[in-house]
Order: sequence, then structure tokens, then C-alpha cells
Amino acid sequence: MSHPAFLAIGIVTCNAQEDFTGSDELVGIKGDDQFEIGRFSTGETRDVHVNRPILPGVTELTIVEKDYDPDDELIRIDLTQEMDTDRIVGVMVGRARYDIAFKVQSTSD
Ligand SMILES: [Ca+2]
Ligand SMILES: [Ca+2]
Repeated sequence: MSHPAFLAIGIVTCNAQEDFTGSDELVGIKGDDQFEIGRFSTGETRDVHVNRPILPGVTELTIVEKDYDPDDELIRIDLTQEMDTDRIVGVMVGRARYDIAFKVQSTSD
């Protein structure tokens, strides 16, 4: 069996931000690891260059828009379903519209 070992997040496109005022602050959470992805406003696109190891047993990535309440969860990704292929996920939650490119590298047990 293989399991997720490394997460890379690349180009993030914000077609519409979640917050009415200011910019969105995107944060990733996987297991105990919480990390900044970046701040985005409507119309922005850029490579965020996020590269994080995934600890054994961690199988889920959650991306939230900070000022963290349940409404601000943007997406939850099952890392075991996305291994070793370039992926782009679309976010459509409330007002938020994002495209997020990422890749999960696997390693064998
Ligand atoms: Ca918000
Ligand atoms: Ca915010």
C-alpha cells in the first residue's frame, strides 16, 4: 500500500473572495499541521509555492478562509484519493470561488 507523503500547492486563482471586506486569508490544515497558503482578493491568481510533508496517518486536507467559523471552510480533500496526479479543485462555498492546483506525492509503506 502507498500513502500520502508530500503535498504541493501551486497556482491558486481567486475568482471571487469569501470576505466582503479585506482580502481572504487561506490556511491549510492537515492533522496537527496548520500552514498559510496566502491572501487573495477577487481576480488574483498566483503560484503559492506551498510544499509540506504529510505525516503518516494524515489523510485529509482542509482549506479554510481565516476568521475561522464553520462557514469559512472552503474545501476538504481526501488525500488518499488524489495521489500522484496533478489536480485542480474548484471551490464554490458561499461567495467564494477558487481554483486550487495541487499534487500529492505518495510513498509506499
Ligand atoms: Ca471569512
Ligand atoms: Ca478573512
